[in-house]
Amino acid sequence: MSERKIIHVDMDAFYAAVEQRDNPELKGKPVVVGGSDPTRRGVVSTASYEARKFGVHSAMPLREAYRRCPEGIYLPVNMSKYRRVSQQIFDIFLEYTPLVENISLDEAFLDVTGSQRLFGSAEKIGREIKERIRKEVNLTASIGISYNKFLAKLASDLEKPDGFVVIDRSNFKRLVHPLPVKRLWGVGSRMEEKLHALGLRTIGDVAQASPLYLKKQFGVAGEQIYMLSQGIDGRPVVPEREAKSVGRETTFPDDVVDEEVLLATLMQLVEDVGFRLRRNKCWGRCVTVKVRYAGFETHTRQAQLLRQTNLETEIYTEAKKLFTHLYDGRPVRLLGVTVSQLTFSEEQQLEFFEQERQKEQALAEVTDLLRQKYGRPLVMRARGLERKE
Ligand code: TTP
Ligand code: MG
Repeated sequence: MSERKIIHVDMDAFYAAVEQRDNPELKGKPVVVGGSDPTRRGVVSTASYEARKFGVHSAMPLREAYRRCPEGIYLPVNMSKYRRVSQQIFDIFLEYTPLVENISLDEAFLDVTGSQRLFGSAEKIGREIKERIRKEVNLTASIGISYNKFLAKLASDLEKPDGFVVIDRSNFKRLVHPLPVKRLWGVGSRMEEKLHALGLRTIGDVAQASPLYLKKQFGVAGEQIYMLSQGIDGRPVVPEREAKSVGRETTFPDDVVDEEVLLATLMQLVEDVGFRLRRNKCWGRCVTVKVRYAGFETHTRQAQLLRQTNLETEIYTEAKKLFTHLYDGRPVRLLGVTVSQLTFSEEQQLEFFEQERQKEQALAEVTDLLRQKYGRPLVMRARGLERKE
């Protein structure tokens, strides 16, 4: 079997870059997307690289961002616009391979192993995609190419923003072994601390350690990081149509206790999941919420919906209930939402669309339009939903 060729694409400062693209006055300036009034509650979705210099980053409370960067330009989240841009980018990917796994609006894995006969080498395809995103969408993407997903994702991050890095067997050790252990999938801050305490600081250190020793220390996770440190990762690229679930999770750079920030984040995650379900014309019946506390303790809770859905309002209502059950007030490190038990057939779905539901769908579309026009901050929308219940 020939070696796999995986491309990982990740847009640079995505929401902020779209805003800078559409308003040239914002170019070169610290732009923070998350809400137009940083003195109010809310959370940073993303910050332009200019704003990151002030220490502003995703998932930070807006007020903290404002403290760090008072001269920043604060903008509301315009999801429908970012979705349109996302669609444009994914349309480009799909011209090169049907094997596109979308991780989020701005990030995807492409398996181009079988595309090379038609389009040239993976590297040529990667360059072409990057160039087309620049020309047709007027944005920059960072691209990583390698022989598995783990390395492709590492590669796309190595020269961000506007990066292009190929990791192959000949440069693997040089590029990957000096990186810190936390770049290995599955290594969070607690495992990182433990690895440091054992004297393992770089991926190279892990690669030199004995796999049995790692397994004794960390169990299955130890085996996994050993494999990754050798550049071994067999996970396939799974196009959404074949997926068993659609989920999204986010790890907070600093643990969060503010419940309003957590709910605003939950809403963002739900919006992303709902959008991906609709884009793939699929519906789910089971909602799962995952909360990981600062001590790495992870809890999940799931519930069956009465009927399948891809509406954010319905997913959010359920997710919020689950979250409220799970959350005990301790600092949260990670929050995730997954919708599973998917159905892809449209005809089957039609039966479920009675009148009331169609109204709801129409309402969702109007809300999207309003948001597009007035750019309501997400927190406002989350509150609005609470009132409606
Ligand atoms: P990322 O790709 O993580 O970040 P980014 O594209 O803004 O910046 P870069 O990749 O150059 O580091 O996320 C993509 C978009 O998803 C981001 O623009 C905004 C949104 N997002 C949130 O809304 N909340 C979050 O906590 C994160 C991490 C991202
Ligand atoms: Mg990105």
